[in-house]
Amino acid sequence: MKLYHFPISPNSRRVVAVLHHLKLECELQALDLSKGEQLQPDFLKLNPNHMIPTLVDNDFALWESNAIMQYLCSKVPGNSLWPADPKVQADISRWQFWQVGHFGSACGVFVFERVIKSAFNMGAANEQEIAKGEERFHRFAKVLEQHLSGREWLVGTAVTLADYSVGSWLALAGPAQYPMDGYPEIQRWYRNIEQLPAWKSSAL
Ligand SMILES: N[C@@H](CCC(=O)N[C@@H](CS)C(=O)NCC(=O)O)C(=O)O
Repeated sequence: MKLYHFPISPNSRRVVAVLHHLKLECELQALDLSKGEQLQPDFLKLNPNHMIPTLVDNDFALWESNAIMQYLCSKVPGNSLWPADPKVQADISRWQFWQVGHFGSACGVFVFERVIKSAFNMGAANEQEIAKGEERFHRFAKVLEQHLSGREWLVGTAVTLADYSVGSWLALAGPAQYPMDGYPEIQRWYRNIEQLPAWKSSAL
């Protein structure tokens, strides 16, 4: 297998973490998004959205990080990241969809305005966008904070794909300056993720 990724992207880091967690062999190929390497014709044939992460497994190309994570789990029967129970899988999927639709898109505003723009020389952060991002962040961070109260992990009693999906955004909370005050449960939970060997080794 081969995974196209971009090292600081939470979208690809969570896939790399799952590869490590499941101890799967996979070649990692970084694409430099600042140079537009994702627009090369050969890559567009794999992913017409020109986005990382993209996994290639022989003649099968798969994009969307959460789909890739579930597919990787299907290669390791009995793994605890994606347990076979349909209700547990639905619960994990719920958080993965919630990450894409809500929490990740709120965090993404801060990452784009405060990290990507400066790294890619795209000008100053837009404060109006940041204000909109703050409103969205607080709306969904409150849900996460409340859910985590009294829990070590998002679903059940062990780390699952849900934690890697949602937690991946917290790695950029410092550089992107998310408004984290008032969210002690989220910070406690992310410290657990930071201790996971697979998460540590996914920092490329
Ligand atoms: N929902 C997608 C998001 C992927 C995504 O946004 N990738 C960004 C980098 S973080 C990208 O490749 N952007 C390059 C482009 O749009 O040209 C996933 O979870 O895989």
